[in-house]
Amino acid sequence: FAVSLNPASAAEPIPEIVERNGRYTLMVDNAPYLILAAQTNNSANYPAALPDVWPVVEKMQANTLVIPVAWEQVEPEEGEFDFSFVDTLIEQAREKQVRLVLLWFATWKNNAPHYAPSWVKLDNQRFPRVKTEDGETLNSLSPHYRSTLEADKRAFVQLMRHLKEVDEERTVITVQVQNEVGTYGSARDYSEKAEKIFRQPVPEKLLTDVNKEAGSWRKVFGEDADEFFHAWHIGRYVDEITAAGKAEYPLPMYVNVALRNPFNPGEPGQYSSGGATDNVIHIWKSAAPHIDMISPDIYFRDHKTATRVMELYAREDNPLYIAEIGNDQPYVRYIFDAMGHGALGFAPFGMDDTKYSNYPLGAERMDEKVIEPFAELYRVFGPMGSEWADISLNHRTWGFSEPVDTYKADGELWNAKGSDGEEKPEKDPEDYTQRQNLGDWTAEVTYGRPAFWIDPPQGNNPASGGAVIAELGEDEYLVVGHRARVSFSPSEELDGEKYLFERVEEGHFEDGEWVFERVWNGDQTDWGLNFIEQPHVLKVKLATYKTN
Ligand code: N0T
Repeated sequence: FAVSLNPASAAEPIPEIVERNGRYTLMVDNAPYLILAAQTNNSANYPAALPDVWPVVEKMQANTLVIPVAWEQVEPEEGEFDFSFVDTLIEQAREKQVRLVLLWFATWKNNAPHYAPSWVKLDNQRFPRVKTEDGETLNSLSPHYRSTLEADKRAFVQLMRHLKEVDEERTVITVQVQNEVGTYGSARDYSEKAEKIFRQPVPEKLLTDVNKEAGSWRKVFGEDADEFFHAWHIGRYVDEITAAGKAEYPLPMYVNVALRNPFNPGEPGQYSSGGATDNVIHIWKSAAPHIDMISPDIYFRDHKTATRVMELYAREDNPLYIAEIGNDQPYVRYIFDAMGHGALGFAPFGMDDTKYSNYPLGAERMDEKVIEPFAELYRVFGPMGSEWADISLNHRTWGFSEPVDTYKADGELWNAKGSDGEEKPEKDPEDYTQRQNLGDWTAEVTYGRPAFWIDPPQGNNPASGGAVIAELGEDEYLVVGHRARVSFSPSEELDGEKYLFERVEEGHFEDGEWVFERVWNGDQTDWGLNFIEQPHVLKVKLATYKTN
């Protein structure tokens, strides 16, 4: 009859990723959790920066803050640990009722050991760097030294032990291990030590996992041997640190990836070699079984490349989580594709008011114009985050975003290439039309057309539309859309049948239940479901009817 407040049982369950038939969700406090995050700029990991962080998190309506914790700040002197920043951060996050994803910046922060303490990054004897084929020393630590691994691991273990002690509330829900690992400027380490290891046979485990016959790296993997070797060894290194951290406190852990362009990859070393780029995901899966997800950092602005990346990283053996995405307007709509792939979350990068901008990756300047487009969608997905995460664990989902990029109006950017061809003299409505077979029904999504009547789609300017559809049951779908028209017609199975919307409800979710607000009918449904300025959540029931 009375609720017991026994502190021993007050701890919430530890967050975990659960899988069902190749679909995933993150469980936080026993409920599915959708990460709608803001990620800070890099150097926001000090108490003095936090006052510039929270206002943006709040304006953006983010439920999660993604922020670094640096090795250099927690172990400035070897063996002496200081978690005061982590404590301050957790305390403030609780006040703001925001969850945290911590980024462990250590051996690798984009190739370099810049975030390692001085006693590490200045001691090349004890913590050797990668050597190129020409014997040049790069500013990227080699994965082949126990000394480096043990030092990083010890600090990470302390961090996880500390979190376990101070965070029974589970304010921290996930940890990223390292940041965009890999090496620029060489496919792998060619030092004497590395050469020795390279000449040994490929490890059994890898052979079994990728189904290859025994042999040397060169013999088994040919041209790819150098890169695969580096990926394997970085993967093993990160996995050992991850496993040790999880042994203290088993939060979900992931790595993020400095992507290679899937259509025009270039050579390893031109992109971050050894990181889990799309060509080595299988090597990483074998090398790092304690890593729960391999997560892309999307800085390709164009639709074709951004959506291709999601296809490559949303796998049955890998939940999609958008670890970073540029914060400029063109990227916003890709949240719909992420949701369609059942993503665990979405974390636009550079969302703070420290007056920094990583343009041309993200927006030129941080202001309300950058925040509001994300906030607009977070306001819709936020209140239904748990319900959506549950739906997407259990049901098929499809995401759509406006396919024709409009950035060219502002001149071309180096990271905006990859779209097909030149601009056409006349707009082809087909370019602004996406069709998806959902089973009995086919969905059609079009962009930039008047809400009333049949005028062909012309695209929005700027491209900003999107929609996500979840199959709730037979002939029943949940649709969230923005600046798009969504229509349904019978697929082959129902071909030729007369059909209509039996009922379209606008509503929202509360405590897991659908709350009906009103029926959409007449102009609101006669030409399809027209999502205009404001995103809406609709529950759609389709039906066929017989005429005799
Ligand atoms: C990201 C961020 C931060 C399409 C860049 C992206 C973050 C790191 N690196 O602001 O440094 O910590 O993960 C590298 C993108 C390379 C160019 C991609 C072209």
